[in-house]
Order: sequence, then structure tokens, then C-alpha cells
Amino acid sequence: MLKLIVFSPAMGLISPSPFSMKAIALMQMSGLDYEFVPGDPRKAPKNKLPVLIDGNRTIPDSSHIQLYLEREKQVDFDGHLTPEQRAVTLSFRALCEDHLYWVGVFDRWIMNADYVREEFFSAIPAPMRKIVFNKIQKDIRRNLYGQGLGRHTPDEIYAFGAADIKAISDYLGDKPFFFGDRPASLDAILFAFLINNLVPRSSTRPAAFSVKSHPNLVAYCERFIERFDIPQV
Ligand SMILES: N[C@@H](CCC(=O)N[C@@H](CS)C(=O)NCC(=O)O)C(=O)O
Repeated sequence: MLKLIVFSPAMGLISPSPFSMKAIALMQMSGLDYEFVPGDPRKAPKNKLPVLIDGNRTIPDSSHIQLYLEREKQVDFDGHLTPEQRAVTLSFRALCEDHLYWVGVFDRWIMNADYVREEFFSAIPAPMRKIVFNKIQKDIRRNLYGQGLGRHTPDEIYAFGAADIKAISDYLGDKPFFFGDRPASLDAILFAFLINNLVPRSSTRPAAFSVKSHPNLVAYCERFIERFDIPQV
């Protein structure tokens, strides 16, 4: 059976990583039999999760997992899309994975550090917990600075994220799925990133950066969970 290695449940989500959640969403959409197992990115081939295992084949990266399902398992996520919709798919994928993702990292690891430390590292004894967390947070700050977003003020960073979320909400409008009645791979991506924004935070954040401010996006996440029976904690 296919095995999907993802981050363990936390923050009320079956996996608190948008990329792991995307892979779970794709697997649920595929209708294939699989099991998901919590893993450690340090043991993954590219030091990131998710990873799909199919017999002796190992496929890291959520986009490569999608390609693998399409090519090797004949899963048709996007066959119904027009060339224009495929271009929109690539653009919104980049918006989520290369932009909104980093705002989420900033929101989570920098602005809500206490909450994240207790949620993710509660298994580590208290005195060590802060040390481990501080080291990871330092690496994350460096990554944010390298990516560029970390050079802005919190208000500027949140404004970028709010604009991303508004663009998703505006494009979706009152359609059931992003391109209409029939879901596509982009819905797995959008769902994964939006649901990760929706989980509770310990401190206040600008309302504009909250998916909760967009009722059509909240309804969209609920619709996706129901349609694809997304596992809950
Ligand atoms: N391009 C990758 C990105 C995966 C990714 O960034 N995963 C993060 C969690 S959301 C991770 O494994 N981080 C661990 C680390 O960087 O050490 C994909 O699409 O799967």
C-alpha cells in the first residue's frame, strides 16, 4: 500500500504543515488506498516532508507526488482544465507555496512563538524545549531574511499575506471550487494553505490576514473537508 509520510497532528489539524496537508488532500482526491504515517524531515531524502513511498520508490515533494500519481497511477486531477486555467493553477500555486507560505511561517514561528513551542515540542522536557525551539526559530529567521520577506516590518508582511488571501477569495467568489463545480489539484493546494491559516492562534493578528474574514473561504474549506473526507484529529 502507498505510504505518505507527513508531519504529526498538532494545532487541531491532522497535519499542521501546508505541504503535508496538500499531499493528504491529493491522496484523498485520488481515491487510492494509502496510509499516512508521521515522519521526521531529518530522515527524508530532501530533509522536507511530505514524502510518498510506493514499494521501493520514494517520492519527496508534494508537486512530485502529484506528478507521480498522475503518471504512474493515472489519477486525473486536471484533465478538465483549459490552458488558461492551467496557467492560473501555476500562478496561484506559486502565490501559496512561494509567498503566502512565508507569511504563514512568519506568523507562526515568529509572532506566535510561545504557542508553537508548546504545540510542537511538548514532548521535549521543559528546560530543553526552549533551547531546541530557539535554535529552530533562529534558522527560520535566517530563512525568512534570505527569502526576503523577513526584511519587512510585521505590518508590511501581514499586508502581503492579506492581499494573497483576498486574491484567493475574490477569484473563488461564490463558486463551489476554484474553477467551478469540478475540483482540481489547485483546490488541494488552496485548501491546505487556507486551513493552516484557520487553526487557532494564541495572540491576535490582523483580521485581514485571517481566512475567517472571508466567509466564502471558510465555507470552501468546510466543503472540501466534506467532499474528500479529509481526516480529522
Ligand atoms: N517543495 C516542498 C516543500 C515542503 C516543505 O517545505 N515542508 C516543510 C514543512 S511545511 C518541511 O518539511 N520543513 C522541514 C525543514 O525545513 O526542516 C513540497 O512541495 O513538498
